[in-house]
Formats: sequence, C-alpha cells, structure tokens
Amino acid sequence: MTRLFPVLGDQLSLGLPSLALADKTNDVVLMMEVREEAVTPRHHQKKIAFILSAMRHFAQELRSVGWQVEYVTLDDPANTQSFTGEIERACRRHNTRSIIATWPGEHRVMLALRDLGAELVEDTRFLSTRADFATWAEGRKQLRMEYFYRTLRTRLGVLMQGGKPIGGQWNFDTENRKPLPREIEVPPSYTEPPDDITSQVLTLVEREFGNHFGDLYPFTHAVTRAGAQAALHRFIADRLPRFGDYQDAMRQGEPLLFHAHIALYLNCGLLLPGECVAAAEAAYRAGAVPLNATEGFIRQILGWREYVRGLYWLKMPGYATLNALGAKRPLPDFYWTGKTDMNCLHQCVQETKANAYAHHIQRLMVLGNYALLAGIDTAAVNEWYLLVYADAFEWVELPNVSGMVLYADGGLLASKPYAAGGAYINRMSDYCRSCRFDPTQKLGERACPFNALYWNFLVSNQTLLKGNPRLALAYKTLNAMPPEMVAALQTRAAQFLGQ
Ligand code: DLZ
Ligand code: SF4
Repeated sequence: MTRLFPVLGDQLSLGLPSLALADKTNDVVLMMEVREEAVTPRHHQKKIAFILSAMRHFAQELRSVGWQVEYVTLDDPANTQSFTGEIERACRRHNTRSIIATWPGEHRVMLALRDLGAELVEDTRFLSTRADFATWAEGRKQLRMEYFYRTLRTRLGVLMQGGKPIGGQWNFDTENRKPLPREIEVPPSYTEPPDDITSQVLTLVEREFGNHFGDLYPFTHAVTRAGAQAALHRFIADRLPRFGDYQDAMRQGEPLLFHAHIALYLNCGLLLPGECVAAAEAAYRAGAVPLNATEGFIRQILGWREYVRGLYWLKMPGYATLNALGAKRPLPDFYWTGKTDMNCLHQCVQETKANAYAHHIQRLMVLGNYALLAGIDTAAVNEWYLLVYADAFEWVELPNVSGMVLYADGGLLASKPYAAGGAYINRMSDYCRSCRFDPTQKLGERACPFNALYWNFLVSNQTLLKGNPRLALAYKTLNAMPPEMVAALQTRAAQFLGQ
C-alpha cells in the first residue's frame, strides 16, 4: 500500500526524519500550498512568497533525488486550501490511510495531523528533543535558558575544553552591549535575484495576497539550501566578527547590522542548527572570530532556540492563553501603518514592513517594549509577531513574545519583564536624534512617552512585580519619587494611551 508523507512549509530538509522511513518507489511525498496557512493569520506578503518559493524549489530537489512528489499549487482548482482537506484528498487518490509526518511546528497542526490518524515522528532537526527538555525541566520552579544551554554545550562538546567552557565562562553577554560608533560601516547583505520559480510565486502572491501587510518587492531572499548556505557563510565571514559587540545596537536605515539574518532559513529547514554552530565554532578556532561573538551567536541557536522549542511543547496548549499582567488594550494602528511620532517605533515598523524582519533588540526593546508598557492584548501581540516576521512559526514566536516580550507567563521564562524607558533606546540607537520627543525628559509636551509609560507600568503592576529582586533598584527609585511626580507620570501615561 502506498504511504503518504506530507512535508510542510517549515520542513524543507532532505534529512527530514519522516522521509528516512519512506520508500522512494512506493511512497508519495505530499506538498501543499494552502490558503488557510497564509490567511490565519494573514501573513506578511514577503513571508508567504519566501515559503512558497522555498517549497517549490524543495519539491524540485526532492524529485531530483528520486522522490515521487505530489505538489498541490495554490491556484489548482481542486485545491481544498487546507492541510486536512489536501491530505484527505491525497488519501482518497491513493486509496490509503497510512500517513507519516514529522512532528510539526505548531500545536494546532499537530492536533490536525493526529485527527487524520497520522503517525508523527520526532523532529530530529533540533539539537535536543522535547523529551530532553521535559526531563531537564522536571522539578524546576523557574526554567532559565542559561542552565539548559550549559547542559547542551556540555553534552555536545561545543566551545568546550577539558570539560570546561572555553574562556572560563559560559556567557559573554556583558561584552555584547556596545552602542555602534558612527564610523563603523555595515557590510552589504547577501542577496539573490528572483529566478523563474520565485518570479511566478511573486506574481501569485501579489494577486492572491496583495492586500496583506508588508512589501513584496524587492524580494532578495535565498530560497534554496545552497543559497541559505551561501548566506550563512557570508555572515560568518563578514558579520560574525562584530556580531557580539554590536548585537544590541540599532542604527536608523540599517536593518541587518551585524546580525545573521538566517532564522528564516533555519526555521523552514533550509539550514540545520548543527551546521550553523559548527561553522561559527570553526571560525573561532581558526582565529577569525572573537569568543564573545562566537559564544553569543552559538547561544542563540544552541541555547535559546532549543530552549524555546522545549518550553513551547512542554507548556502547550495552555501557554497560548497566559496573560499574567492582564494586558487587554487593542493593538495600536501604528503597528500596521508605522504612523507615529515616536521615531524608534516608526523605524522598526517600517523595516518590518519592508523586510519581514527586524533584529532581536528592535523586536524586544522597541516594538515589544511598547506592547509591554502599554498593556497591549497578549493574543493580538502574538498574532502580530507571528504574521509579520518571515522566521516566525508558533513554536518559536509564542515563547519569545508571551514569555520574553510580554512577561505573560509571570516569569517562567524571563527573570524580569524587559521594560525600559527612553534612555535605553537612546543609548543603543540613533533613533532619538531625529525624533520629536526627548528621551531625557519625563514630563512635558516633548517628553519621550516611553518614560511615563515605564513608570506607569511599574506602578500599575506593583503587586506582581515589586518583590522581584531584578526590579529592586527600579522600585527603590520609584518609591523615592515625590507622590506628585508619580501621579503626574501616571496622568501623562493615561493621556498618551488615550484613557
Ligand atoms: C506559513 C505557511 C504559509 C504561509 N503557507 C504554507 C503553505 O501553503 N503550505 C505549507 O505546507 N506550509 C505553509 N506555511 C507554513 C505552515 O504554516 C507551518 O508548516 C505550520 O504552521 C507548522 O509550523
Ligand atoms: Fe523613541 Fe523616545 Fe527616542 Fe523618540 S525619544 S526615538 S520615542 S526612545
């Protein structure tokens, strides 16, 4: 009997574990372009184009190594436009009920596959398993990434010497917070012109999803494994040496800075985490990259990425509904339009719109900081992040947003909320120079709104947060303020939020 092997848009790896169980002569690989995945939520146009083009290229690659691939295009008149509908249709075509798939990246899809009776195999494209994480988490009150990271580094022998971390410490983050001096130039980014397949996809996306958020053009992403590997190696050579020093910095008009911009390739399967870690470690051992940069980059992949995946699967489905701070204000329009006088937000939304990308600090300390301080509805913020970023799939987006950005899990993931006033953004960027607000003022017409919002946030969430040792200094400062000052800051925040 023919067996069906569905391969989803974020499973584009020749070494996919389900395929290891398949037989090229008798079994069928099913790939499906479906409207449901593009419109719930309504993803960024560039993200849809990237995934569909990468899927079409991957189908070609599968065929070239002998797989029988059935590929359903979005505009196929028979397409039912959902994973469930397409898998059922394929089952009928082949008169089979045997479906084998790799564990998907979203709880909803996992349930749908299970409902279809699919056998799900563990996704071995990660450096740890869901079970590893569950074992590590057992009995721990707080699940800090740092300790999981150390366990994995030791187990995998990454940046280790004689059983100890190279350099004598696990983490060099304190060296990774430098503002970017004006004279430092950013290397040009890796780009590829669209080929015929991508051009056809761009036309399709423009026609079908042209009213979604985001700019479709210019489209310069790699869409194959070879292209993604070239992008990785360009990063290692050109940007990684300075990634550590400037990973928290922001500069107007420079969306990539020294960041890798490979998460979209990793998260859809065109790159594997092990090869990224190995390439960075090799560059360090060859003396081409300093330790703080290498460790910082490796921690994102071997530490953070593995950790959030483990947390997601351990805590779902409940994690998606957590809202510890009771945030419920609607998402402001400027998250879509970019129209706000707050220059940092304006710049970060514009870059998100243009590139389906913003780097970690823009996501956390500008866009996320506002959502946290203003108490924006947790579900709305999660939906926004999931749809605007090309690298966002729920397993990675949800813990980052609910846990790290919004503190919606009450501190399970983060040891404190990442709340900041204008001074932080001013220190780490040049955004304030061309803003109508002044980051040094707390009150008055020109005062940076982040300042009043920051103090208002601490006042409003005192019950939950004042015992947090990492906020002790902030609460000490707040308590030393004259009550009239606190009241004035609260009024200013309320005015700003339109209450
Ligand atoms: C995000 C996305 C989009 C926009 N379109 C498709 C698609 O047409 N076909 C497909 O297989 N996958 C797509 N994806 C990625 C899926 O949403 C993703 O595989 C699931 O959410 C599981 O992580
Ligand atoms: Fe952002 Fe405030 Fe700086 Fe303006 S002054 S760019 S609002 S931090």
